[in-house]
Amino acid sequence: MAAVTLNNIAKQGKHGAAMMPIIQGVGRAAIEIAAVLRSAVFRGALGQAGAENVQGEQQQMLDVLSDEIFLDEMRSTGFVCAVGSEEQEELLVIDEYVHSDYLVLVDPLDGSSNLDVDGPVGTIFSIVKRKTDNSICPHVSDTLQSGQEVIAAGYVLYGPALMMVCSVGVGVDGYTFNSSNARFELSHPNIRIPESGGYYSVNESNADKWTDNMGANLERLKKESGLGMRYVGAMVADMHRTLIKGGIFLYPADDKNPTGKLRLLYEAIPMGFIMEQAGGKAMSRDVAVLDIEPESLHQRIPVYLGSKTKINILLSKNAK
Ligand code: P6P
Repeated sequence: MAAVTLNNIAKQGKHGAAMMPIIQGVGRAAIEIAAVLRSAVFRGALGQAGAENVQGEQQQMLDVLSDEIFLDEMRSTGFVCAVGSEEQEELLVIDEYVHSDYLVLVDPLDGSSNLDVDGPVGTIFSIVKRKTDNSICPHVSDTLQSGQEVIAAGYVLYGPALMMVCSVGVGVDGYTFNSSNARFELSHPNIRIPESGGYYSVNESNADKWTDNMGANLERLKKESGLGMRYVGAMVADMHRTLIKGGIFLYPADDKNPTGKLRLLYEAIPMGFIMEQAGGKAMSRDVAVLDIEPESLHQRIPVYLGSKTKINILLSKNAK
């Protein structure tokens, strides 16, 4: 039987046809970025770029390179008018296609601190339709749309296999890159998060600084669920394991990061979209991630993602 490729997306729901060329562009960028990652050490491309990004974090050389590759592939789709990237302070307008309909939000190389220990990293993206008229230049306000407005979202996982997990609003599919014919093929159709089993996944070294009673809440979850623990330190890897095995991934607010560490527009919303499409739940304190109205491009929020039962245990009010 012929393999199912990313072309499959064109047949999915109301938006599949319009989203397919953009998601194919993400696939091309993923293949290029994966090749760069595999050979980085031989080109001295590991390590810091010597600059800080808008987050005040040390930019890795590969962050910068991945951002450039991603932008080029979004330009080559011909359907993207602008990109909001973790690596760029301002919205990047694509001049050749300034009148196109869609904007893409992206964390081009998430978890890049794992690179020098050859750990898994990822790319996270979401796609929204512009609110401004196509006759004018897109504006950063076009990116400030809640997760309810997201048309498609997903992530690429650079692991032992190169995977793309994405949704256009009618469920979640996983594709794996098949190097024998150089394309992504459907390998995990209709991913649903298991309601039982899995792991809790959080950087517990911050537990004594957590706010919102999250220390007591997590202790109750651990006691009531008996979950094991896994933490990779790259959101895409921790999210993907949670999606496949079940459990919960969280990054609570703490005294150091009073609004949380993860970014709303290109980490929490795309991952929340995928999690809900897979039958799970995505919360930030007592609000659904997808209901939060963004106020700025690089805004951060606390994030709790996982199976409904585990999230409900975590957030039930009686933690002492
Ligand atoms: P910590 C990577 O820097 C990242 O943005 C996410 O990919 C990951 O979930 C989180 O930060 C890890 O943060 O504080 O545990 O190293």
